[in-house]
Amino acid sequence: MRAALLSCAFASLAAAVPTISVKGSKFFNSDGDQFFVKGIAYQLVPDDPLIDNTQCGLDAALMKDIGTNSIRVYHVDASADHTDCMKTFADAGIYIWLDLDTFDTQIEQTSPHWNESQRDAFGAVMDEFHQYDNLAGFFVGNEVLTHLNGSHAGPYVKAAARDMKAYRDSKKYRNIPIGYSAADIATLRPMLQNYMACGSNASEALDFFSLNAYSWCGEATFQTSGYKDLVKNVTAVNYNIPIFLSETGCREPRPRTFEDQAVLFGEDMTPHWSGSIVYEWIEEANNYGLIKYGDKVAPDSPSAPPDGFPRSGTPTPINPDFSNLSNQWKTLTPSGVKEADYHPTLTPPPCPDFTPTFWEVSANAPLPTLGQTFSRDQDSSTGGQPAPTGGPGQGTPTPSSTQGAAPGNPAWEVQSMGLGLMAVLAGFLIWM
Ligand SMILES: *[C@@H]1O[C@H](CO)[C@@H](O)[C@H](O)[C@H]1NC(C)=O
Ligand SMILES: *[C@@H]1O[C@H](CO)[C@@H](O)[C@H](O)[C@H]1NC(C)=O
Ligand SMILES: *[C@@H]1O[C@H](CO)[C@@H](O)[C@H](O)[C@H]1NC(C)=O
Ligand SMILES: *[C@@H]1O[C@H](CO)[C@@H](O)[C@H](O)[C@H]1NC(C)=O
Ligand SMILES: CC(=O)N[C@H]1CO[C@H](CO)[C@@H](O)[C@@H]1O
Repeated sequence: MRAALLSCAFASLAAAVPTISVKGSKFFNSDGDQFFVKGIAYQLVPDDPLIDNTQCGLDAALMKDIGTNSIRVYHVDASADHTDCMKTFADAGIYIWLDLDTFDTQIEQTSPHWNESQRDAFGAVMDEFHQYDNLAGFFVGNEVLTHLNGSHAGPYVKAAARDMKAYRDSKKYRNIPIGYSAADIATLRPMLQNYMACGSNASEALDFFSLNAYSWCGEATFQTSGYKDLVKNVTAVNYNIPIFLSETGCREPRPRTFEDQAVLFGEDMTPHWSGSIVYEWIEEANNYGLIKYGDKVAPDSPSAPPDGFPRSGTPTPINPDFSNLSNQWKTLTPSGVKEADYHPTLTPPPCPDFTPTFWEVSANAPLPTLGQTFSRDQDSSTGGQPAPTGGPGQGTPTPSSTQGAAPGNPAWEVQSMGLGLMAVLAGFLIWM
């Protein structure tokens, strides 16, 4: 009896935050309400920003103030204890969308492979984080494909999702959504997006798809920003899994107004998209920060942080960007549908056809097995034919005609994220 009471008490403690799961093309929390991601990217330090609970507390409080319900964390150390930070964020009503990979284990676009060491490392992150009710979802990769000619890596991302879903289920963890965060390569995206969801076997498809898109810059609209096409590509196939922006927030022209948020959480998009994650919390060399922990110092001054950008302390909003985001979010609280009223009858989109130089994966090729490495000569996805190695369409796709960070300019886009993390990593390595 006492044991039963105790376990009841613990169960209700543990259930303080409703968990997130997928039904059809939407996220729901365990109270039956639709969930829209109102997120901010959060990676203060390269290895793990979820260990220092004092820091988590300072940041969570300010995030809560402006209505943040999610953070995205790119790298963690599976062997560390995250209990306190996860609770701090849970108490602030904030969920974590977490990448399973590290710099050492990520799936690569060049000679892609997916093997046991990677699976075990991803599994260790899942083992640590599945227990937290405010763990919203896992990504098996971030921008693995960055070039138009990177499609061969697609099957390896999908194989990783297949195996991590199987791992989750074999360990009897809750149905934590597992997805992928894609670079926005206009010519590749619709195929990639459909590929990740396609096929008759749901165990081999992603639970959700997400996109890092910086195409809404300055005075844009639903029509001119490319967001209209984001919706079109979803509605064209009645996309069967949830989709959201896993990074967004063009930074030029300044100030950032975040007017895209009104559209993301408005009537054009909420029936089809599930929100976004604004890039990013901390100000660093890439200039996307919403807050700073003090002014930049000369990196070579005594006890300076590696790149000169302070990485802990009391967060100070960078205005007007921060207040602009806050003002947007204040007015945006879509309610969506109740889970009980939602009865989807969706089927997966067709697997995209093999198209030389654009999508070099056969529609019905089996996924790579664990331990497989891509080879141009053997991989059935290329039908055994060596793919063309030069000519048009092989390189980086040209940006479309919009100004600034145009849709489909992965070089720019990848730079925005990749350089930041890489600079931090390099800085820390030198520091240590
Ligand atoms: C998996 O690939 C990594 C390189 O990414 C390599 O270091 C590791 O040894 C491989 N593991 C196995 C089991 O082959
Ligand atoms: C679906 O995929 C899983 C994982 O690859 C596999 O174990 C299972 O046998 C497949 N089911 C069918 C009906 O093919
Ligand atoms: C995606 O949208 C673009 C722009 O409307 C269109 O050109 C393309 O054909 C669409 N692709 C798919 C697969 O829906
Ligand atoms: C893909 O394109 C990039 C950039 O143009 C190039 O560096 C790389 O070698 C190409 N890879 C393949 C496999 O063709
Ligand atoms: C949409 C929005 O809130 N825009 C504001 C962003 O900040 C500038 C500078 O303070 C204001 O002029 C905008 O009105």
